[in-house]
Amino acid sequence: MNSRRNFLRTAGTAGALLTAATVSRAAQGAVPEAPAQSNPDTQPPLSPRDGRPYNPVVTLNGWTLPWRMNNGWKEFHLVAEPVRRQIAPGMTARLWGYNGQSPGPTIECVEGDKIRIFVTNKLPEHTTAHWHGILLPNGMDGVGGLTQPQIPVGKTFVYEFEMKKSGMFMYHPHADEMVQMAMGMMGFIVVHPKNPALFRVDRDFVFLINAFDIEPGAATPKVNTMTDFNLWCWNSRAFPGIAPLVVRKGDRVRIRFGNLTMTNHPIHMHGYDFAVTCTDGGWVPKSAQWPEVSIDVGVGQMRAFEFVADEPGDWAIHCHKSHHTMNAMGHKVPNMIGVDHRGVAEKIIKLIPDYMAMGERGMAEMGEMQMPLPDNTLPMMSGQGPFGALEMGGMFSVVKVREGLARNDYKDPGWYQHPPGTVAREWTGAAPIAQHAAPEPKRAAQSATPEREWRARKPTAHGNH
Ligand SMILES: [Cu+2]
Repeated sequence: MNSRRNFLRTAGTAGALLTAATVSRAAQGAVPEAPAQSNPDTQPPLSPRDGRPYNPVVTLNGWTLPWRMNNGWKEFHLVAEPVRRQIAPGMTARLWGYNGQSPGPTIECVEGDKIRIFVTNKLPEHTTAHWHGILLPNGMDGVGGLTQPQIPVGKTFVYEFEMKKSGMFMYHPHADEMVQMAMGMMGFIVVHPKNPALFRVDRDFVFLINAFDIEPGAATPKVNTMTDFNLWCWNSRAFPGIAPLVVRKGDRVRIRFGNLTMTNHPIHMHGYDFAVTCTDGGWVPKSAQWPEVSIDVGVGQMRAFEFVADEPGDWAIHCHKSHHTMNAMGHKVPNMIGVDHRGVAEKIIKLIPDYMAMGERGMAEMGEMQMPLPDNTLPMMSGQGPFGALEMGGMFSVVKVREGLARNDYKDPGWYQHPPGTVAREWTGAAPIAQHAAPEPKRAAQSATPEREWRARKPTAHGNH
């Protein structure tokens, strides 16, 4: 559970002691409490209790790190450590993260803030913290060996810099980087504009896109994997573990994400068009924005898009690479579409009683059947919707737009109740006349006259362009 109350109590005491001391030296003497969070549910936005005012973000399946003010400095404490992260119900991974979770907590501050971040290393090897995209003095950039010595095991380093501009950024190690990011070490940073009326939205969601390679039945990622990952996550969660993005009808909504995987992700949202308003380089001027319904986010890039939620419903949001909306195990299944292997299956079952013939009519049946899975393994395609199996995994969630929600209500409202007569339905009138292209030999015979050739092609699926 969130130990924020503990933090506030401790911070209060520490704060009283600290006001008497000088800033930098005091900071080294009394490291702020490091709150931790183990609950993988989306935590409510953390409204600033001191410092400059701002409109807080909501971290999908995550939380924001509380801070303390210390003589004009905003102080945070990150602890790099091994964590257990539930990827979705039924699977928990052994990852590395910060303050109890992977990804680490979101850091929120305001343009102009002077921030001091303590980073304590409780990993079994050295690390650093790099502040992706932030304009800062070179020695604060966190590149192990280049701008600082690595943080040894058990030690704490301090980073101090001023937030020169608003926008969105990330933190991650720049030490044994391939291993530490493959283990889940990363976090989101939001710097709010000094004027809270600027770029204002009603709901502001953030998440990091990350990927792991975890063998079915295992819990620890393989850290030498370069590109062939098998668990496609948002904030170290895979569908159906990714929380819905709950939105009130009429709200102006911003969705921000950063890509720390080793491939690009075209993020697609149904039901709306939107404008890309911010990248990790800064805000996009209005005159440079254009409409999209999918936005590709490259490796090491961040994107934010905005829309007005005027159409209620359950709107899918997902990566458009279809193998990224699946969980592990799919890769070695042969394509049996069109192969009628029912007779063969009977013969094999006599030899191997557990043999399952699957996939001869596509793989949709895998979304419904309960396949025997190793322990701690997610089904390849899963999730139940109001109309049946969702047949999804990985990078998939639902933007739930509802009327009349309270301003800070992010609770899952359940499935959308469609107004009568607004759902696609089976046609129960007269059946259409079956029309098929003539079989090959016959068509060849008919091709003697051009007119018959044309008539033979007419009924195919391409006839309606
Ligand atoms: Cu993707």
